[in-house]
Amino acid sequence: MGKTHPESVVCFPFKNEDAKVFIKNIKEALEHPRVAEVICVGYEKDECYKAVESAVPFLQKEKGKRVHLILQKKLGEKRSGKGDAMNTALTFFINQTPYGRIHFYDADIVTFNREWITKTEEKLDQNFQVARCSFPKAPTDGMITWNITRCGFAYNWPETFLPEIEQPLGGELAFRREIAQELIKDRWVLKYSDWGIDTAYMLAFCQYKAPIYEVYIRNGKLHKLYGQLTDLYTMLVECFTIIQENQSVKIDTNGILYHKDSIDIASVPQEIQHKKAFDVEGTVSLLRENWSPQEKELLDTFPAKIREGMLALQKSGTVDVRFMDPETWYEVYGVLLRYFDQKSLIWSDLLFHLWVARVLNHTFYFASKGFRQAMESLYRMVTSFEHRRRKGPLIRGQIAA
Ligand SMILES: Nc1nc2c(ncn2[C@@H]2O[C@H](COP(=O)(O)OP(=O)(O)O)[C@@H](O)[C@H]2O)c(=O)[nH]1
Ligand SMILES: [Mg+2]
Repeated sequence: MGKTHPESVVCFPFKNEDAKVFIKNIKEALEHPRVAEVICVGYEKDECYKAVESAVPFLQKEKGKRVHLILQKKLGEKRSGKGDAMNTALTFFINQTPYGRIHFYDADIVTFNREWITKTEEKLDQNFQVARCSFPKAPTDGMITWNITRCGFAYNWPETFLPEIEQPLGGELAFRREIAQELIKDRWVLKYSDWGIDTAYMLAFCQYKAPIYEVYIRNGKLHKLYGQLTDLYTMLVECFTIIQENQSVKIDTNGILYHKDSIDIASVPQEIQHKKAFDVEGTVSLLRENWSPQEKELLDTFPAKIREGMLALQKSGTVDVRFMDPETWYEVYGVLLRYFDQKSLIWSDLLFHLWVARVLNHTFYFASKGFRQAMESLYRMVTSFEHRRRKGPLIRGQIAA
């Protein structure tokens, strides 16, 4: 295929999104000269699916390009979620199309535009096999990314570049066909049919020694927001589970090319710097609610400061989360990696309560001081995880329970 011909496919996984936003994004992708076809992978035939279905003939006619609307297949062993959707798209891409690259974007992004495609394409034209997007985010957004995935990467793989990846859970990325071919042959990747998929792809890219570039998209990703943090319960548990399950996997990123655009905090739009990512008042009460006697007993697994801090939250009139600072979170993380039981709902509830305490600690004592302080504390937390693990008394392998 010549260089001037369209040569990429764009995939949007979707589950009951606002169809207007989604259809605008499909159009935006179709208008890009590098994009040959679009694949939309739905969870089920919901309202959004039906709206897209009726728009497809017009979109195809108007833009002169194919739009495939398919349902996700059950390919993995975990809950059938976004992972199955992405892997269904990869299978379609390899088996039904001849194109050289595949892009993924979330369907609910309000600020999506063709520049995102251009920027990732440019990196794939160079030496990179994978191009990821990162964005400026509100100071209390990305709380699973920071406290679970980036901390987990630092804890498990401190000698690699994994902890430097800005937004490992971001669904905006593009890669070459040879990477897609590897992924669909990889049973370990296919297993992660749930929210673990982004982490699975990231770990797999390292195993394949794929050169990676992270482009920084200044206009930011505005998308459907959350209410209370309970909306994130499943995502939290699934994103932690993949980190725990793979803690003894060896990853060596020496010699793999990895670059990212530099990030200038001063240039982050004011709207993003001051945005509230979740409902703080509603979340405070979550800390006091839903504690079963069994969950309280599990607190005995933790050091006294953490156990007492968490127990006090259930009693006191005012919520005091001062104890759950980034250094204490390191202690929590170590215990969770060792003892968390993914089959136990009680453990999942406890993970949730601990994480909410950390998120509120960040919100009250760091994010409240301003955007710069909020970001600096998060970067410092990940770096401190890395340093403590490098210097720690345990060598990797011993910690794997
Ligand atoms: N097909 C499919 N798409 C999903 C599923 N879960 C989430 N999505 C889509 O994946 C993208 C990211 O999900 P979203 O809820 O926005 O996650 P967040 O932005 O990380 O909070 C969106 O386009 C969702 O519609 C799923 O189970 N199946
Ligand atoms: Mg979203």
